[in-house]
Amino acid sequence: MSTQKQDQARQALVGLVMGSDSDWPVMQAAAEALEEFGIPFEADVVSAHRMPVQMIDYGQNAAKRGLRVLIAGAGGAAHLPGMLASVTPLPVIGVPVPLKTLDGMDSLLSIVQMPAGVPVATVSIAGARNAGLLAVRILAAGADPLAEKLRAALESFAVELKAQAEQKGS
Ligand code: RP5
Repeated sequence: MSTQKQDQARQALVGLVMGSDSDWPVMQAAAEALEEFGIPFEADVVSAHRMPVQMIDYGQNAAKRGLRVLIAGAGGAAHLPGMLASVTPLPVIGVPVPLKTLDGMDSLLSIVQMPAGVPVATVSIAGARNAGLLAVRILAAGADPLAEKLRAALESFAVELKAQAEQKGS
């Protein structure tokens, strides 16, 4: 994978991440769409299962580092987009990557069936171009006061979710 396909001179606005180098042939279409619109991005492998600590760190610091949108692709038990969405206020776009078995249905269902409160915008199986184009639309609609309101709302959602979990546990 050419993770070097990043614009070093400009602040990356999109974090394009995937579970493995082997996802790059699919995810490359997202990079190409971003390039068409001159959107600076970074591309990295951040596996939810093989490097969970780094994955959480990436999600927790993405907004602080100036990223505005995350595009996350993974195949099989594709937990990367959802896990990132659980630790970042940024919009996360999930790309189901098809593997040799199950034709990507496993990836799609792993990404699309998120619980309320942890949204992931899921594109079609191997729909990385649309992921890139959706990121462009999100950036084009930027409204910073709303971002602050969202951050505060997410904090109260987190308190609600914790209370619900504690109630279930009791
Ligand atoms: C997933 O496992 C990755 O996102 C990839 O789609 C799949 C296979 O990974 P490799 O075995 O090719 O590294 O976590």
